[in-house]
Amino acid sequence: MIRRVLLVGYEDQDNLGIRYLSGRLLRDGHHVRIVAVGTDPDVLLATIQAERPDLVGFSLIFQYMVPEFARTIRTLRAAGVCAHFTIGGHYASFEPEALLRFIPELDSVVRFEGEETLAELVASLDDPAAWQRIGGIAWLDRGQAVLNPPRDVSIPIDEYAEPDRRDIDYRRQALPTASVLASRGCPWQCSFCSIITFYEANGTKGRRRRDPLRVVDEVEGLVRQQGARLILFQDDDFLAGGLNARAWAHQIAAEIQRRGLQHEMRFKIACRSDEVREAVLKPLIAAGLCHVYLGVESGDETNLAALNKLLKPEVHVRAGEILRRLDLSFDFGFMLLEPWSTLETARNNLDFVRRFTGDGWAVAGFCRTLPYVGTPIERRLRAEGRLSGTALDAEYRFLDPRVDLLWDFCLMAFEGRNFGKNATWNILRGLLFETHLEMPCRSRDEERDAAARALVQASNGVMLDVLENALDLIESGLVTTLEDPDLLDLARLARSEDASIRRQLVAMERNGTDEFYEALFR
Ligand code: B12
Repeated sequence: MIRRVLLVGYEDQDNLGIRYLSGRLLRDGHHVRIVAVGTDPDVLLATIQAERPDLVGFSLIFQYMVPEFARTIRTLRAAGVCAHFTIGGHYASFEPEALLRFIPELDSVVRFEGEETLAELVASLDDPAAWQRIGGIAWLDRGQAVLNPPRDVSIPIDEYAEPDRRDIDYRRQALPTASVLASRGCPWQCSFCSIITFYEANGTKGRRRRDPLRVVDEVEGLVRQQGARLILFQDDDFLAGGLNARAWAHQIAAEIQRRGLQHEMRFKIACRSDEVREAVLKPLIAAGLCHVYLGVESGDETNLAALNKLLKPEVHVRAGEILRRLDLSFDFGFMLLEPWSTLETARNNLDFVRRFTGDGWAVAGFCRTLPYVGTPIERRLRAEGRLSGTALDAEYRFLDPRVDLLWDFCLMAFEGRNFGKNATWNILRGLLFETHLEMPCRSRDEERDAAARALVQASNGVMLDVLENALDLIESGLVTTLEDPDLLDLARLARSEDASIRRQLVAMERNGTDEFYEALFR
């Protein structure tokens, strides 16, 4: 029975989660449409009324989006949409009961990797008794959540259907950018991350790497058939897995060069600092590697231990030096505070960030550790009785109330700089990436790159100075509330400096980006 399916998800970069699902359903001959989640449920409603799907699948890539999805789903039901509603993703997989209670308008939850489960669900939609027995789903039985036994995912990684990209015209993008997944899972056990627990519960613990030739086939198709020029490898850690993983990565690099693709594209990977070595990266650079996302997370030893990163701050510093020597741009994830942080660890982190980014080679920014579901940190905080709220909006206070004050100050002073999609941090990262990017048919504008780095250096410097002053005030014990005039002054200074950085950014953008890309790719 050919079914009509609509898949809805967040798509800033290619949402490979729903695109793999769609690829699997297309293999069974179903009619599938992909829709990026937007803020206006009425737009989605109109699409549903036009498409008349039998099933709508919602992809919850970020748990903070649950309330938004709930609003949308309720609006659709209230408008009379009776298609089967199912949902998937990390939060849905770990908290199916809470999600079904929070959004009883859902019919089912598909837990963990969804390709085969969703295909079976779509094939048996007409027969509730049949789909309610499918392994790996949860569903509501007269208001009661039922969790079916987990599914045995035994499909070899190279047998997954290719992600569906029929609706993407990469050539229309200023910089045609495609996402590729060369592997799934991660062997590391960082306590703030749910990847290891997600794939463990999926029955596929660790990392599964695809055949290098198949990976390069996909890249070649994207570049030569679809016009992509930048490939984002979305693997959690492209080099995880020691010697074998490095050999695998070098096979991909050699195959890219054998096909001459390094003359047509560039690519980005994510990895750990202790995997950054010249001998490991040089073959990747020869194949087109231009940028690295580093999982740094902290520059303080006790924080790194609490985050179970299994490495020391010095390793980060060395990685930064190597990436500079290799002329690779990089950005990095960083948590100024984790639940067991003290004022001392915060100060160590500021000292580290000044050392790591003082020259403006990378943008300094930070967030704090969030107790995401399925993470060891969430479990530890719950066991310590420090989590308030439900799993969905779990909150914690720091052990030292002065650290709470410091975090509240950070939100007050750096809201616009560090948080949200239009944060200066994000825009500066995009700018540095663009100005440092050297493409086969265009050399870098060194002057522009230097100007961008100077702007980043200034923005990093202001953030660190303001934070260090705030820390001094709070540590002195003279300041105990956010309303303190000195803290308010510092926050005002941070915001006004950020506003001036943004004005300079706009000026740089105005005489740069679009014409640059237009020129490069037309
Ligand atoms: C690419 C990516 C991004 C991209 C965005 C991608 C996009 N869609 O636009 C960028 C870089 C922008 C990004 C940003 C962030 N990210 Co991110 N990101 C990822 C990453 C690395 C890969 C996603 C992916 O392609 N996965 C591979 C696909 C195949 O797996 P999947 O998405 O899980 O989908 C499968 C199943 O979950 C299931 N499924 C999923 N959806 C559905 C729907 C249905 C209907 C069904 C049946 C099944 C199903 O089946 C799918 C196929 O098997 C993941 C880590 C990961 N490995 O997933 C983190 C991840 C999703 N990100 C995470 C976070 C926290 C963030 C940030 C908040 C980080 C930060 N502090 O800034 C920001 C938020 C940005 C924002 N706008 O709010 C967390 C989310 C944790 C949580 N519980 O919410 C993750 C899990 C990383 C982690 N280690 O914890 N991210």
